[in-house]
Amino acid sequence: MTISANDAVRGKTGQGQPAPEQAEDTYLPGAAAEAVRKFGITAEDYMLPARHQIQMVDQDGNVKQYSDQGAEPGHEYPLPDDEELLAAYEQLVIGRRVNDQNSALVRQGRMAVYPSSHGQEACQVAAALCLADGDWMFPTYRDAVAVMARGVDPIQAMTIFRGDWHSGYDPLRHKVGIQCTPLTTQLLHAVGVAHAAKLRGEDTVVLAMCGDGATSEGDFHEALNFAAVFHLPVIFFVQNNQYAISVPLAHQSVAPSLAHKAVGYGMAGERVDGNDVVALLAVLDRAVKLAREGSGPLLVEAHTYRMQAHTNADDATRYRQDSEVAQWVARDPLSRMRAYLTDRGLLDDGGEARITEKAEAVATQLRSGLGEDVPVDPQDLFKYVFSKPTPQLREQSALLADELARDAASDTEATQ
Ligand SMILES: Cc1ncc(C[n+]2csc(CCOP(=O)(O)OP(=O)(O)O)c2C)c(N)n1
Ligand SMILES: [Mg+2]
Repeated sequence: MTISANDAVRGKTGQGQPAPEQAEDTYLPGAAAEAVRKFGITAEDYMLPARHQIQMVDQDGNVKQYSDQGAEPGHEYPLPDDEELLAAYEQLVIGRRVNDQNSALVRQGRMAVYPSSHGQEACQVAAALCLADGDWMFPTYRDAVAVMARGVDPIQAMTIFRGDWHSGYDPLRHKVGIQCTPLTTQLLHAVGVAHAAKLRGEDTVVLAMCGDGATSEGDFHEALNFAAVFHLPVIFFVQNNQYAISVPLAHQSVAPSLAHKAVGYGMAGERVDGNDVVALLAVLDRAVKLAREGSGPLLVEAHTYRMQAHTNADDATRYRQDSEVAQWVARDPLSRMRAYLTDRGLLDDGGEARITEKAEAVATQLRSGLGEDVPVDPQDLFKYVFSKPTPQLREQSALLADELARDAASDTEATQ
């Protein structure tokens, strides 16, 4: 059965029948078409992000009046339940501790590199908590905390950053793609998995993560267009942390917002305060629900800030002012959540102490696990690349073997 792009856009199955959840007179699927009918808005209005970022809890931890949350017709979100918010807070505290522990381990030479998500923990945690067990996540190099919050063992999640192995976890077992360093390749993997799941009739939702800089890549365009044309259950989750290494957002894109890019592909976009885990969960939970119900892809842009340098190899003071960083300290995702939960009587000193203890246990695990020297075989570089090594790889492998043998011989001579 072949489905042309036009058929897919119009919701046809390829057999000349409109998909049952779609109205024949609109190219908008399910929930979107319903919102258009319900609120009397146009399809474009539905797809455009709300005029302001959705924010539910302000930077001091106060829950905002419904009318001030940025919600507009078709963009209203219920408050997530207390249990989910407490689970999120625990992961926020653990995530912050992991970020800071890893930055120390890099300085001690125990990790080769660590792209910290310090300041972006709310995005990391919400990305993991919004998914069900059978869903897939496709993270970037900066999303190790999200990978852990999804249930991957901390040492396995950090193995890639030791620089001696491609990934420490089994992507199939955890339904988490390998953390991608080549920008935006993971979005193509994500839409491929979503397409396969849809063809198999599974109700899998795929969360595809990328940064603000990555939205300028060709792969971003290809992934979004493919997902929209084939109505795939993908949520493109863009963490706009204001920088792509030293390139600020203003030099990256002059679109009204990155969420506006969605409408160009025929999918809905939303923008949310990326340091407000309550709003993030509300928006992402609904995005997952809509995607699972067959409403096609969505793009969620989270406005956040990379509090530290791009990685330990970068000096952020060369391209941004301390005063700018200071403004974002006040918007910290942890302190506002602590204030909110304490104020609501959901968190007390005892609860805070129990969570801190769990975070310390993870930090201890990282120190001892990453402190060990793992024996590595340099020849592993050539294994697992192709099932049948190419002549070039065989030649390089032989050169390395020769060099290692000569090194070993000169070491022996030196000690005699
Ligand atoms: C295809 C590709 N081009 C360039 C790079 C080099 N590079 C690594 S990170 C980065 C910036 C990415 O910025 P953004 O998407 O905003 O993510 P962030 O690091 O801020 O999380 C660049 C250009 C790369 N890794 N892959
Ligand atoms: Mg960025």
